[in-house]
Amino acid sequence: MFENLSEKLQRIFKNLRGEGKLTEANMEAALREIRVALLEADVHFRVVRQFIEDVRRKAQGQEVLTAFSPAQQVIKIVRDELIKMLGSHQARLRFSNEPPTVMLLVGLQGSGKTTTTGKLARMLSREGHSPLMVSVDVYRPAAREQLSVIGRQLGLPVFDAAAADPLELARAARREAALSGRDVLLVDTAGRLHIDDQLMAELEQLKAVLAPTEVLFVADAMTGQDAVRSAEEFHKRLGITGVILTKMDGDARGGAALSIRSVTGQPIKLVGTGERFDALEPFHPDRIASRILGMGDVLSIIEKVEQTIDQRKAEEMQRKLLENEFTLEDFRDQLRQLRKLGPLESLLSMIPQFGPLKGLKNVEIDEKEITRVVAIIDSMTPEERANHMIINGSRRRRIARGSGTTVQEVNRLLKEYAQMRKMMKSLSGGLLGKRMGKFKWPFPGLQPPA
Ligand SMILES: Nc1nc2c(ncn2[C@@H]2O[C@H](COP(=O)(O)OP(=O)(O)OP(=O)(O)O)[C@@H](O)[C@H]2O)c(=O)[nH]1
Ligand SMILES: [Mg+2]
Repeated sequence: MFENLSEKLQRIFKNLRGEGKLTEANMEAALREIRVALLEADVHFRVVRQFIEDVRRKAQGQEVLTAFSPAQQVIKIVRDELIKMLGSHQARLRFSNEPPTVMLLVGLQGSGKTTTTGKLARMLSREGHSPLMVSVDVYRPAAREQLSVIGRQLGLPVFDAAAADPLELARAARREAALSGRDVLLVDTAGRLHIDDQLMAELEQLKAVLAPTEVLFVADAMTGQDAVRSAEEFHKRLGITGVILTKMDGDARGGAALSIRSVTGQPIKLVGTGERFDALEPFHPDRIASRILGMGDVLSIIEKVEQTIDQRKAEEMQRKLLENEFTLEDFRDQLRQLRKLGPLESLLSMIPQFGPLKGLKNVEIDEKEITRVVAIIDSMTPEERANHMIINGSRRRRIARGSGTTVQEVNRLLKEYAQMRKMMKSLSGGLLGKRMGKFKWPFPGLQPPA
């Protein structure tokens, strides 16, 4: 999959490499070719149109990074937009706070629902869950038996009862899951050749009865735009929460994978890459984009340049910290960066220089806390962000109201921020300050802790 598209894009970029600089003319020519390549890869025309528009706008609006050649600039933009089109980041399955979490697998006939139910049960059980499977396909005689066989092969339980009604079966299965302490119930549903009212009505009822946390649309990647169209219709009727794209191991042109997110607004959560039960993988937009562009060398150059830009920013921040110019606005930027990077704790624990700073080991980044702090800072005026000293009582009340927090929380943030500045000031004069002058901070975009 993606080979053809990948080849074509690489040819387009290769032609651009000969160009000395990026002009409107050669950019337009490249865009035309990219458009054709995407359409030939069976990407939905609306998605292609949006994509080309976005790339053009970015190419025009961007400050020219002198570190990049014209071809590299375009590749960078195309890569960023591809990732956006694929959903930006990995979308994970969600679980209910009140087990059992119910996941409903829906889709057209032969798309891979039953196989995927087995694969998913296996994946979840390896992650420490205890899934129960049930087939509510009462129409095809062998359908429930097919799932039972899969359950036996995997050594995982499948619920069955002599009921002839899908809703009754589903209810009984959920009761059984609750009674036997199973935390996830996977419901394999009947497929139809075409979307019809009867099927949809049944799925709607199942959804109403089970209140599933996930309604996963199982789509066959080999069917291209048909998969996209049916995903769209299922979503309209049923409100799907994600897509599992099967048969990604086939030689489809990839259009479905590239369009489904944009058309339905729902993320691809998993992909099936073979008939075996271990052939189910999380969907990583960035990796897929890199694979499509297939230019390991160019992409790594781009990443390095991006890192040095971040590095420069990081050095600027470090200087500000040491010279006590670190404003609330800088603080907010740093928090946003942090969120991108993940657990601070593990990063810091790798740096011996920070051993002496006591209590650091317990620094834990709490998503919600960051969100709250960012919201508080967002509610300040630019003047307040630049100079925290002017934030008096009435301003604090206004900020709390604006950010949906309390005055206490605003006070706490300001206190912490002031302490951090004070600490940095004393450090900059002391031993650590001298040491830090020489010490090169190894994580671009992330600040040494205060
Ligand atoms: N190569 C490949 N084959 C797959 C994949 N997923 C499912 N299949 C095959 O697709 C065929 C149909 O799979 P099922 O799981 O029975 O499909 P279904 O959606 O349950 O079908 P109905 O219940 O009839 O609607 C089987 O032969 C599977 O082995 C995949 O990711 N890759
Ligand atoms: Mg089936």
